[in-house]
Amino acid sequence: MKNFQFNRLMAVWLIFIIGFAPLCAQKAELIGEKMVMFTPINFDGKAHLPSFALENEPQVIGEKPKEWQINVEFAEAFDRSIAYLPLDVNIDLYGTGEVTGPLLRNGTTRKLWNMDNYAYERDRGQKLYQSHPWVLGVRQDGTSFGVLADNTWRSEISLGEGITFTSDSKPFRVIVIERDTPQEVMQALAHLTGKMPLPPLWSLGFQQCRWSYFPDSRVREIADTLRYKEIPCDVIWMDIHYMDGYRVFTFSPQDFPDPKSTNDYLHSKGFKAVWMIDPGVKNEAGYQVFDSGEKENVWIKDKDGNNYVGNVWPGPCVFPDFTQPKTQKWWAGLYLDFMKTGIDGVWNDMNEPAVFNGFEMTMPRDNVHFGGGGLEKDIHLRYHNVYGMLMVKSSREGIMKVNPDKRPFILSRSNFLGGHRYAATWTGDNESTWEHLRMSIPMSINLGLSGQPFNGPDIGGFAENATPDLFGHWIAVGAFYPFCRAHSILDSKAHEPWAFGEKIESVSRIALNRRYRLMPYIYTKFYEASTTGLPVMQPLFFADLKDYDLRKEDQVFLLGGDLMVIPKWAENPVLPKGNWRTLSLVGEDSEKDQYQPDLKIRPGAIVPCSKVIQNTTEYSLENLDLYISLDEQGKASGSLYHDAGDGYGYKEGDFSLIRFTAELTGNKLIIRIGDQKGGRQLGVKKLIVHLVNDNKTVQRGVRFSKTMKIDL
Ligand code: NBV
Repeated sequence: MKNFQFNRLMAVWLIFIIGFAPLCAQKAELIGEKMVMFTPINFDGKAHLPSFALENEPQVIGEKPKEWQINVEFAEAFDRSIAYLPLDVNIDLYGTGEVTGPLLRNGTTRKLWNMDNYAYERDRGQKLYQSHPWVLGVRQDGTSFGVLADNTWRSEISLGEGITFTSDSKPFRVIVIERDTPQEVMQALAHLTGKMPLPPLWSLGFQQCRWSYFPDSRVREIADTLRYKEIPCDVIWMDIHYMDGYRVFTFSPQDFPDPKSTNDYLHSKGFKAVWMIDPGVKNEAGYQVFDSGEKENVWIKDKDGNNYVGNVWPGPCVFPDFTQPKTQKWWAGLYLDFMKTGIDGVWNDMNEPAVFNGFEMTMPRDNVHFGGGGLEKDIHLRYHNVYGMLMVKSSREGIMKVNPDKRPFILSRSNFLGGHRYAATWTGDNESTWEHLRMSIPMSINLGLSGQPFNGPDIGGFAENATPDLFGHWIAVGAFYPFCRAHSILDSKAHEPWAFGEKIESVSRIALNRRYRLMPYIYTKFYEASTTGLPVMQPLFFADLKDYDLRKEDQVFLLGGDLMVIPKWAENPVLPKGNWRTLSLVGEDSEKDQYQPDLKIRPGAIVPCSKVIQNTTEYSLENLDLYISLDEQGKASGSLYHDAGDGYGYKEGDFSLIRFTAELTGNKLIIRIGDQKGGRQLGVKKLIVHLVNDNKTVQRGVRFSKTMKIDL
């Protein structure tokens, strides 16, 4: 009923607009295989170019093919531009970026105006921290298309009886991609927007955070406790209390007098350290960051040409204008001394930008950005949605300059379509409630379906206090999020895995042991995401595009294409057909376990695992396990990517990528290793093959070689 009303309203609005506003003429040009760019005839490149979403300006290679299905109608009304794409009925729509609500986006409206939205309370959660003007459409037969509005201005996506982008801008371009499957659409999107750079291996481990661990002795205590309790973990996070009065790029003389020794300590225990940097710079003469920025004249101005000042944590702040090349350079340079303290990764928060005393928690729309280097001078309305993206781009450049031999890791709260080129993300300030735990799955999936593979929510929930039961369920599922970090708000009760009693501590250990055991598989899936654009966390319907019943399932998800994660709390989940078999990785019996999701392996898949480790500095393939689940033909296949885990040696051939196949002939299982790509040794000393059967898994130790025969 709600949808019906919504669709009628939309239709009335469109008839009104299209009836009264002249439909704009357009060009429709082929810019790649089955990719058409629709450009309104009065398109003004000065208002939109260069594109932020696209990695390169598209090259026209021909005309729109004759039998093209998805077309665009452009219109203008009341200073707004509209692009409307009529659709056939029965098309399932996904994507639209970071959104609350169900996986299936039909019948929803998403406002694209990045917003600090604590507990997703404001505007019924319709505006969050990131904007992705992108929709994925999947037809009943599985053939799919993607629609990208190449526009950063404040806008809206409405999915009613068609797709409507409405924007506070001059007319904008729309790109439509046609493919046979949604997976192919995602790869084509990555072709346009670029691929996620391969992250360092450590960033795929478990990460422990809270607002904030301070003083530095508390950081050490947390690190020691994780090791003492044998809860695997790779990263400890430093939130804003490490700073001196919340001034960015400073350290509190009382609480963190010697950040290098804190980092050294963490490193000595096998941890990495990620520290927060916000964009707001305290408006205070004498503070070096302010003074140097003032000298370079890097701040965003108000409409009268004065430095715009808004309140954030340190009190009144000025904000770097990242559209200017000189600001980018200055900002990147600030990371030099900062990173030299041994910091491994950076957390860019509050970069919508959040302003406490601003309308909608941000700065005025008529503030001025000066641009340069190809970007036009323009108002905040145009650059707001890419403020976070520009910030992380510049942070990344600074970090890479200091550590040219390491892969940078940046986590950003705000971002834009294409921003996966610079940073991973988390879904901001969620809440310790069942509703938010459930919602985290479609949120992460839709972010992945919007081109951001490296994402996840705060495990345990950020705002409020998790109950032991909720935390147990959250970490059990959270072990399978692409980005796996527990975090909690200031003044919440302790939220560490051991804070909820022995039972939940053990639940957490088992959950994280499962993740670390799967590290070869997870790393391989990240490698694939970085080379193809496929999401790491995938919707269940990817398992069978012909099974229409799977299209709405958003409790159960796929990790890569080969593992299915069924949370314990999933109510009447719809599961794919075929014999997906339960996998036990660390002795757990997930079918009976109260917390651990049932983990199932796809028939026909081979999943590589290694032994449980406490952090990825211990990672190796010396002990390799292959979990094999044969399909109906008695066959299976899988792959394994391996490299140094950090640095760029892999770009020079210091990696290996191998493909396994397995086949049952008689009572012999034959496993073959296909041609190895890359020159790095895997270093396997002990291989255990686990043939996952319906009732019992058969385990055999074998010598690792090109062809391995196992008598069953
Ligand atoms: O820096 C403090 C928090 C941080 O812990 C959280 O993860 C961010 O989303 N930050 C927001 C600012 C305060 C939020 C109320």
